[in-house]
Order: sequence, then structure tokens, then C-alpha cells
Amino acid sequence: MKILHTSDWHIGRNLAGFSLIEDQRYVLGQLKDYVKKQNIDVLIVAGDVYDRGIPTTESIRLLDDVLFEMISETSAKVLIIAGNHDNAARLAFGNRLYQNNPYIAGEFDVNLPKITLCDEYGEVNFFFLPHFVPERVAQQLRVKVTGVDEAFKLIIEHNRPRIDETKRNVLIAHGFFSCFLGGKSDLIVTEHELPVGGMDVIDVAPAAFFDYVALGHLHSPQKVYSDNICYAGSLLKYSLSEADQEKGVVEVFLEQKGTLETKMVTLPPLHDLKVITGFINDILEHPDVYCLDRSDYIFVKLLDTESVFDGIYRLRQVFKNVLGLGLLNNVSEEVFEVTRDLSESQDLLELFAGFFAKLTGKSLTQEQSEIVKRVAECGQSLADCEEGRI
Ligand SMILES: [Mn+2]
Repeated sequence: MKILHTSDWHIGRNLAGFSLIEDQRYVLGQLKDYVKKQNIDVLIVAGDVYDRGIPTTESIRLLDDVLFEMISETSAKVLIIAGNHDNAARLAFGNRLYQNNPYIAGEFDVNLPKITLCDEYGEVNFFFLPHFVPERVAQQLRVKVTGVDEAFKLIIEHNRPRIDETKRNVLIAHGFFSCFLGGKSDLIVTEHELPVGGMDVIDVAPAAFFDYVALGHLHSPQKVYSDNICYAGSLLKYSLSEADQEKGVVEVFLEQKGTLETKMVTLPPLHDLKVITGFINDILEHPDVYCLDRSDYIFVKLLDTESVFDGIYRLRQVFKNVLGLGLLNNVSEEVFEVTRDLSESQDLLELFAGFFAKLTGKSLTQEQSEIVKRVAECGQSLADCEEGRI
């Protein structure tokens, strides 16, 4: 059985005000072509199908088109779960009418929904665990649950008697899964994905007996714990911190019980997302050195230390999709260094002169020093005044 594991489509996502809907239509078209060409048997979407609980009309149209084309033009079964970005009930609207293709697991059910498909080696059972919160697990099992990690253990324990381990079993789940063995994990997680205080992290080990675990939520494709537990990652680069990530989907070859092969498949995007660093004049004069495709989404980090006027406007004359720019990223760390090094005994003029030199590479002129002195005196009188010394 050939399974294509995808996740985090985030249909309707914007990037710094740019709608990605055409990029998503394009990459989902690539996905359909791949499913068709490779005769994929099962297409998994492991949550965060939409970017928002109440998707825009154009997002709904896109998903409707994609599912219709996938099901009418290919022979794949489409299996979907809701992620934390989806509204579970809205996503699963009409599910009972679809005759299991697509099958959409929306709201969490502790008796994990199961779909059985067959190939020449026998049955493959797919279990669906959409995004869940511990409160729902506690409510449905009528037990006390302290957190999401314990909730996951209880869900697996509860379902274990229903799972025939002589058959091949696949779990589709959405959440922040890690491996607690050894007390540390080497997951690739961007800053905005970090769970607060580690509260939302789930140890994936209780699910390790599944033949394959198809995860969604983290945007970087990666294996967790072992080869049979994978995040497919998001379909496209959805934040600046993902600019260096290679995006794609996981092709899973499931043959007789105990054999498994996985392969990362990249789907070319309509536009890439890049962060470029340089001096504005150099970037404007030699844009191709920085980015070959002028229609890529770019974020520019300027090394200029002088003020840059109309930077974004000038960049947009050359590049079509400039998301934004950042200034002075090259000096900020050094400036922090120098301000930390300066002793408190130095007076303000000396402090400022040091800061100015670090920032611009120049010393203060006589005239500039006078201005700083005057400003310092003003500041001192103000402080004295506030503290009642004057
Ligand atoms: Mn998510």
C-alpha cells in the first residue's frame, strides 16, 4: 500500500498581508498530479487543513476543488483529521454522506474512529486522533486527567484492546509529539511553535507499536523517536523562520507486517520564501546575486548603518513580493556587547561616544560632542527636578 502523508495545509494563510491562496492552489495541484502519477492508494492530511476555524469563502472553494479533483481523478482514498487551527465540527460537515472518501475525523472521540483498507498483504487499519484537549478525554473516560501527555496515554490504553497487532495499523494524529526517552528531544521547532512551559508536549512512545504514525502540527518534516513516526511538515513555508526548511510530503510504502519504507517527496512551490541579507544599494544593483526569481517572497535584512529612506518602496521596484525589511541586524548584537562592557563610572558623553563609534565606525565630531553634552545636561536637570533637588 502506498500512502502519501501530508499535513498542515493551512488553506487561507496570509504571509505578511500577502494571500497565499494561489500558491496553495498550485502546490495542491502538484500534489494531485503526484498522487495520480504514482498511483497512491491513501492520501493523509494530518490536521490544520484550514488556517482558521472560520475559513474564507475562497479557502472553502479551494478545499472543495481539491477534494473533488483528488477523488474524481485519482484512485486514492483521502483521510483527514482536524488540527488545532481547524474548527472540528465545521471541517467534518457532511462526513457521514461521503462514504468514507474523503473520511474526515473532526471532533475528538476517545473511541478512535477506524477505517480498514485492504491490499494484497491483508488489512491496514487507520485510526484517527484529531486535535484533542485533556478535558474532553477526562469527560469521555470519566477519569481525572492532569495534562495532554497523560491524556494521550489514556487514549492509547483505552483503544489498545481494539487494535489487532497481527494486522498493520496506522495512527493519524495532530499535536506536539516528542520523545521523552533520554530526557531530551532533537525536534526541529521554530520559535512560534514552542509550547508554553512544555505543558503541551506529548510523549509519542505509547504509540510506537503502530506500524506508522502520521503526525501533523510541527511545520518542519521530521522523524520522531523512530522511522515509523513522522511529521510531514507544512505544505509550504508559512513563516520567516521556515525559510530554510525543505518542504514536502512523506511517501510511505507499507508491505507485509514489519516492513516499512519512507521517502520524502518535495513539491515545487509557485514562489519560494527567502530571507536575504545585504546592503540596500548592493541588493538593488545586483538583485540576481541575492534572489534569482524576482517573484519569490522575500524578507530583506539590511546591513546598512545609515538611515535607509523608502527602502521597501525601492526594493519593490525590483522584487515583486517583498514581505518586509529589518534594519541594523548586523550591529545589534555588537551594540549589546558594548553596552554590557561599558562600566557605570563612565559619563554619558563617553558612553554615547562608545555606542556611536560601535554603531557607525566613526568618532563624534566636536560639534556632535557639544550636542550630546547639552542633551546630557538637560537630562540631568530634568532628573534633578523630578527628584526635587531643584
Ligand atoms: Mn497545528
